[in-house]
Amino acid sequence: MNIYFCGSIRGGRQDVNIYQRIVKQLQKYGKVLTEHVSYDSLSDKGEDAVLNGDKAIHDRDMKWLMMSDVIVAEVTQPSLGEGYELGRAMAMKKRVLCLFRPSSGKVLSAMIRRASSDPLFQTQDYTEDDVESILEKYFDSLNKN
Ligand code: 6IA
Repeated sequence: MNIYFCGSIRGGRQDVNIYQRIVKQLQKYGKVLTEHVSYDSLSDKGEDAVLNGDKAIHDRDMKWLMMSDVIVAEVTQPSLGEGYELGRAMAMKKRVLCLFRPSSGKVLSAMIRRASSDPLFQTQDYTEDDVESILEKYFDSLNKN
C-alpha cells in the first residue's frame, strides 16, 4: 500500500515530532512516499527549494499523490500546501484521513472539517497519546473492506 503523509512545511514546523510518530506508525502499514515531511532537518526556510525548485517539488508530490492508496494528513498546524493536497486528493477520489488536535487551542478550517460527507474523506480529532491506536483502527478497518 502506498501512503501519502501530509504535514506543514512552510506553514510552520512546530509539530514535526508528532509527524515523526505518525510516519513511524504508518510505515507498519505500507510505503510512506513522503517520509521527508517528518524530517527534523527540513526547515520552513527553503534549502530544498533552492536545490530542486518549487515546480519540481510540486510535480513530484502530485505524481506521488496520484500513486497513493491512502492519504493521511496531520492538519493541526495550518498549511496552504496541505490544503491544496487535500483538495487535489478529494478531486482524485482518494481515501483521506485528516487528524486534528483540539488541545492545540486552534479551530480546524471548516473547509477541511466539512469537506465531505463521503466516508472516503474523514476528519478525526485526537490527542497525541492516542495517535498509534487511531491509526491502527483506521488501517484495520481498511483491510476488512
Ligand atoms: O505550504 P506547506 O509548505 O506547509 O505545504 C506542506 C505540504 O506540501 C506537505 O504535505 C508536502 O507534501 C508538500 N510540500 C511542500 N514543500 C515540500 C518540499 N520541499 N518537499 C516535499 N513536499 C513539500 C520544500 C521544502 C521547503 C522548506 C523548501
